[in-house]
Amino acid sequence: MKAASLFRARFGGEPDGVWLAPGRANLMGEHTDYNDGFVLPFALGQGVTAAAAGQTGRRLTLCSRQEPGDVVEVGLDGLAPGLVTGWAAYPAGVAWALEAAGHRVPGACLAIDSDLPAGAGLSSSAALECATALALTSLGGLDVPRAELVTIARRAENEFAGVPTGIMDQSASLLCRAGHALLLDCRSLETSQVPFDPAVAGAGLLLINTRARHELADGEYGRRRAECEEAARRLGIPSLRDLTNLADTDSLTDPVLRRRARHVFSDNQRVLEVVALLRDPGRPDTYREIGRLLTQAHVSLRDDFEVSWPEADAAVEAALAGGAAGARMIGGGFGGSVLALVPAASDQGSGPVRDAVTGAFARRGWTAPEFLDAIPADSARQVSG
Ligand code: GAF
Repeated sequence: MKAASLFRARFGGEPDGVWLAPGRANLMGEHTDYNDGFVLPFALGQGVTAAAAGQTGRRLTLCSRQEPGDVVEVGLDGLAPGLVTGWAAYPAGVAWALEAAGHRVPGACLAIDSDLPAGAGLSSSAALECATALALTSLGGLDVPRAELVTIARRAENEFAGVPTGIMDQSASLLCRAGHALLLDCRSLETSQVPFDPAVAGAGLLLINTRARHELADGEYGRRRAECEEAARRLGIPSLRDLTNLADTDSLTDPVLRRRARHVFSDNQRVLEVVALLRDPGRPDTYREIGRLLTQAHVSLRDDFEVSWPEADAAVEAALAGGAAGARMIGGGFGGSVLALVPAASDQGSGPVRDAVTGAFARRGWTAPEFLDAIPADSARQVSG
């Protein structure tokens, strides 16, 4: 376990425990979370690991295999947004949000490692927050329910690190279950586990890291949020979740706002359609239909929400040409990964899709994409100690 060996090398001695929080892919519902809508993510086998031990004194000592610079020291007294920047803002933000919620955080040393590809839009920052949250609460003997940890991790991201995301990624990392996707109503925060095992139906999930790096802090994400809020304001509804039919978007005279609202409405519908399909496993065409909805969602994200990027569009097109049942960009956009629904390994597998995407990238002179098999996995947990 690399986090544990990093801990030994940097801090000496053994960690008290090792905690793993997964990244996520999202089956359906993109940019719907901050519009009070529905999302349907699942946890990945890959994630962020924190090897940690308590230490005396009110401070955190942090290091990361992916950030080979100095060890970062964070004082727990007087911790406030703006005082810690860079990658350490995420774990420090968790400590800050825990204390703000009334939980006394223990002094601790944390060594972090990740096997999520960086910048691939698979939610590595939420995974870092959630691994830290589990490590600190376990070390401190704090009994904090998972649902509360979700809001604490989100506060770390929004208020401490200053990234204006919704609640999907932290929910996925802390609440998902193996073999399931998580249906989350982002207004009520009600969740339900939806059985999701594509292999049973002769299908598989392939993630294509397009190698165009994804950053949420660059302004476009925040602009989309503001546009959605403005569209809701002009429609006279609390949020775009409250749209009840597509025709209502026609009253928006601004074509950009109309497109944004159309995406949010249609993607919320698609989440519910995918859930209905998954809950009716007797249907022979479940995965073909889900594939169709995935591709439809990509078109909506590309043309209405305008958050796709050239490598994602090319990957989707090539994946379909290579035999995928459907494919779409996932996450915030402007870089990151594409999720493709491919034939199962027992059939022809993902080989033809991989070949088609690799070929399409090579023809354009782009860096070769990276492929990961996605298997719906369990949420954050202690893995040793
Ligand atoms: C990013 C954000 F962190 C999520 O909250 C969500 O809005 C997503 O982009 C788009 O669906 O992952």
